[in-house]
Amino acid sequence: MTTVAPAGSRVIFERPELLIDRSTHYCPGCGHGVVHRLIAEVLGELGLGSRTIAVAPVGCAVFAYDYIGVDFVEAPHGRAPAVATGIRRVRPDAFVLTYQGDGDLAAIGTAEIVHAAGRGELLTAVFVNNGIYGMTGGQMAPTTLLGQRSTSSPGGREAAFHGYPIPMTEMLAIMPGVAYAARGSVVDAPAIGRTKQYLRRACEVQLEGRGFAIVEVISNCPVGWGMTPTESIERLRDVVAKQYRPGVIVDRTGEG
Ligand SMILES: Cc1ncc(C[n+]2csc(CCOP(=O)(O)OP(=O)(O)O)c2C)c(N)n1
Ligand code: SF4
Repeated sequence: MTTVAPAGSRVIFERPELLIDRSTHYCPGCGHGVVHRLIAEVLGELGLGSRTIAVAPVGCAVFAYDYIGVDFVEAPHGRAPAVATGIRRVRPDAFVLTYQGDGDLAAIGTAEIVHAAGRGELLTAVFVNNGIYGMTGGQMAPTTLLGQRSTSSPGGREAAFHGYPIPMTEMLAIMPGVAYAARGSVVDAPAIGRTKQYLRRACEVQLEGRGFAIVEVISNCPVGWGMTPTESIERLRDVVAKQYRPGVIVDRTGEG
């Protein structure tokens, strides 16, 4: 998009070209839209729009293909990394990106993400962790924090009964095929800026042929959490970010 600024002023923000000009179906305050914008910005800045084949999940982001202006394949039920692997093998020229929520990636799709990372597939994985199954009504996910209430843990998650939250990105980062793993957040503008840097680096890692790259983004689900958007952002900052700490988790790109 090209915006003509009035004389004496400058454009400080505009819709990225690869973010389709359309209202989303996301609830007010949901973090998915922010992550979509960052992906559209990064792919545009790296000139990857026409080369990208992205893979959409189940969950609230199932319609990501309606909002980000690149080619998409829909992969139900956690299979995005497997489908992306197939795309990588038949289209070595393509830039391949997956987008998954935590129910999709860390529950029903655990095997696919683990083995794609283990193989060091040349993929860029975006993992939006809102700690709950948003689309289906706020049930507990593997990432749900201890004490967190959900429609399937109404008294709060208890380790003895439900098990502990699974730190997927740290687990994946152990594997040598994972060239880069980072965790960002949508909590405020500085955090969103850092998340964009992580996403950009995760894309460059693929372009450099270094291996699997993943960026987890801790996000909010005001509806699933039973909160206002403002309360959900406060919880993201005061509770979630203390458990799932943002930052670079592993960077093997300097190892030769
Ligand atoms: C086999 C199977 N089980 C359950 C579902 C229902 N289902 C659709 S989306 C989803 C969870 C999505 O949660 P998440 O990946 O965290 O995404 P969010 O909606 O929170 O962004 C589930 C359980 C399904 N489609 N298929
Ligand atoms: S249910 Fe949660 S994750 Fe889904 S659109 Fe609404 S706020 Fe976003």
